[in-house]
Amino acid sequence: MTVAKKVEPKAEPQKAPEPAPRRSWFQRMRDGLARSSRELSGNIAGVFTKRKLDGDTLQDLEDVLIRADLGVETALRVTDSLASSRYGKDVSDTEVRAVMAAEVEKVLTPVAKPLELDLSHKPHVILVVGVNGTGKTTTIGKLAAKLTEGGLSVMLAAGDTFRAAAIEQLKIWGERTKSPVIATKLGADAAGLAYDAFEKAKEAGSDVLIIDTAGRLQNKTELMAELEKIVRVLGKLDPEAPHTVLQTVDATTGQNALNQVEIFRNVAGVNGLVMTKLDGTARGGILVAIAAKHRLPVYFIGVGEQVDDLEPFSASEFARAIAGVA
Ligand SMILES: Nc1nc2c(ncn2[C@@H]2O[C@H](COP(=O)(O)OP(=O)(O)O)[C@@H](O)[C@H]2O)c(=O)[nH]1
Ligand SMILES: [Mg+2]
Repeated sequence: MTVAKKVEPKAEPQKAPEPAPRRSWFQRMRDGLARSSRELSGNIAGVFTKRKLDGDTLQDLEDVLIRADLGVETALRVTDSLASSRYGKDVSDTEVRAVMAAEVEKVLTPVAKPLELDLSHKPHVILVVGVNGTGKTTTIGKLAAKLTEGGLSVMLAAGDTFRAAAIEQLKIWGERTKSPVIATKLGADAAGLAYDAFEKAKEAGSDVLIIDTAGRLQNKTELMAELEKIVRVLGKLDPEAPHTVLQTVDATTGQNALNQVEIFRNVAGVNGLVMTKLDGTARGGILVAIAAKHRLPVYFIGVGEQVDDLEPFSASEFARAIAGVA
């Protein structure tokens, strides 16, 4: 992803000032991660004021990194890397942040993968799961926009039959992206709806079917039964469906996000993640902990509520942004 820089003409005073251009997604990610990054940088600077790198400073740094939600594994990678090259020497917080960026990038690189749809399946079925409020429906809308812009025909299925607002919300995204929405009445069986939508998408010759679901984690047994049933009935029409199971994870959740991935991974066979709400949180470090623990691909990150606020995930850009490295 390249960041286009707008070069202003030198002097054209007669022109009315243009409205401020919408910030690039990269800038929005940087701004979003600024809170995580600022807090981390401040705490790292606090550890490394005129101190040699010794056992105590390494322990303090480890604590700072763990408190920033990065996870023990990554915290140790950073302190080990520093210890092996700089032990007993003076080290500045800038150097520490550079080492941190490099180590975080190493953890993230294997999971920063583009979403590749196998279009030999017609439709390619994407099941979207995740806890209520983590951004499933919004992400489906943003994704539908990306796919339709790319020339694919998309059908949406309103599988969160639990809340009327969820069905309406998906219909609005359907209108915006000109994607037909298959919906049923409130409280209807979600698996039945998913099955119908799959048949309709086959009939219509859609390239992609995206299925929304409910995420009532407060009733885990019911949720599990529902998701398992959806997966089972889709398999009747195509044993390989759903072809992609995406989980949305809300970056503002903090450590609990690790458990959410554990649960949905086991129940629904999640094979890729979208980290949402990275704009304006101080807890962006959790993405690193999730990557280290679950090693699931992170296909996109959500950096706002607008249709174009869904961006491919870049390991190096994320690592540098969170470490506050230019
Ligand atoms: N700031 C921000 N808000 C988001 C993002 N993704 C979703 N939201 C908002 O989070 C709320 C819940 O999203 P929704 O898609 O309804 O979640 P669902 O319950 O999982 O379907 C809505 O107000 C969305 O606009 C994001 O990346 N950034
Ligand atoms: Mg929803």
